[in-house]
Amino acid sequence: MLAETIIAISTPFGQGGIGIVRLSGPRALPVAKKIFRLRRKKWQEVRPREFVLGDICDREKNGLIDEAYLVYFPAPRSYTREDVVEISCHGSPVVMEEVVHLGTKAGARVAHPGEFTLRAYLRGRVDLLQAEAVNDLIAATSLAQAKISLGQVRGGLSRHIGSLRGQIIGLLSLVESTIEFPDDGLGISPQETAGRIEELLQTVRKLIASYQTGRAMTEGLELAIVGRANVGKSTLFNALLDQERAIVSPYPGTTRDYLRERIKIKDSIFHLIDMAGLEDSTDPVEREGVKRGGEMASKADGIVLVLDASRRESPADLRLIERFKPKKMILLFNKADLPRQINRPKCLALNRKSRWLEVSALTGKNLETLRKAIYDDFAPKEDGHAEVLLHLRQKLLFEQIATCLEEALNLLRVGYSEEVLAEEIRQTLPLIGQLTGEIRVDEVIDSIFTRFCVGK
Ligand SMILES: Nc1nc2c(ncn2[C@@H]2O[C@H](COP(=O)(O)OP(=O)(O)O)[C@@H](O)[C@H]2O)c(=O)[nH]1
Ligand SMILES: [Mg+2]
Repeated sequence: MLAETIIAISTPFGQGGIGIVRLSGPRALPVAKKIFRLRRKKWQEVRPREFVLGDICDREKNGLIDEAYLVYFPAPRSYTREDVVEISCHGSPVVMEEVVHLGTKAGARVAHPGEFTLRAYLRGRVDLLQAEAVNDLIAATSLAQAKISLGQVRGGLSRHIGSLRGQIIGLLSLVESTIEFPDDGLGISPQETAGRIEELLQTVRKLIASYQTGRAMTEGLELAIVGRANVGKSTLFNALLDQERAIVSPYPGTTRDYLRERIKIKDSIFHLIDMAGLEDSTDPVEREGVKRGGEMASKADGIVLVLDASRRESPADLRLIERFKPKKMILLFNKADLPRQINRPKCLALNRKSRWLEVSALTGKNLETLRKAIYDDFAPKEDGHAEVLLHLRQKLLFEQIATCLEEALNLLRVGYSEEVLAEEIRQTLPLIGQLTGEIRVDEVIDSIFTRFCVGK
């Protein structure tokens, strides 16, 4: 497969100022020579990584297709470690498609999604974590996520895992010395071994926990708007969306199912869920909505609990405050445009840790403050240095590593021999190999690279 030369449009589909067609493989330059006529230079004079001007020509039909620039990246100093040629032409889809077509007539094959990066991986320029990060960077929805992904493209996570592997191998060799030379004092005491395993576990658990932040960055967090019927949930939902989506009515029970919409606050994505009023109802359809709503709310990453401040609090209001107390939540006293009837201190006494705000979903009072509060309380924060896992694949492998290490600790505590212990610790190594892609699992590779766009 690597013997073939591939070609693809690397810029997004559609019209643009400039469009780039990329070639990679052993015949990248010969193919380019057939479709590109240099203006002022001879091919021997073309220097690596230098822009040269020319014309894209269809030699058979003797037709001029476009003027363009060409850059040649000879192997191994290229994205794929193969010979790469990039042609920057005018960003017209028909022109770019014709360049690809000419390229295929000249001996290249159209690239599969992610095939350039796949080649970079197969040729050892990047590991699997870096390759995944390339796609994350392209797909980033926030600058914070882009930053994390760039760090990983540049090998941050790989180095972190490399050092973890180094520590594991170091520990293994000590345990093995204890087996081979029990009397020479070269080995390691059980207490010391336990200490080192604990340390490794800490690193691994931190990475596993970071997946929560990672998922929030890639997929956005879910925020459920909960409260009794008629307190103004749908009005608030619409106001935060800046558009009418939910039906608002003075009659309780209008929202029977739920609505889910994406909003962006600064650089973070949230999925707002508007649902039926959470309280007992006699209407069977409504009851089903209430049940489902309750389940969704308990699964959500955060809760926006709405109370109607223009009425006295009801036992159902107080029950809701209690019920969602364990979750991250913002308490809203809505309808602040009307005279206040609710006993605010009584409500707040039930939950002192959550932030609260007076708002009016109808007039928009304090909604900007609410947006800011949502961002401050719920948005994932990157702390600059820590590594963040953005993929379930990575998290699951780290969980298996943690299980091996925990098992090793157990074996140590109940006094198993060093041989058994070493065997358990050694099982983490192939897992690390799968993480970095040193151990190649075809289905995993396929599923990673097919998510890429063509041309990357
Ligand atoms: N005065 C006032 N009325 C509001 C406010 N928010 C909602 N309402 C009204 O309260 C009623 C119920 O609103 P709705 O959003 O359907 O409540 P939901 O059942 O919680 O979704 C409607 O008549 C709204 O116009 C507010 O901030 N101030
Ligand atoms: Mg509603």
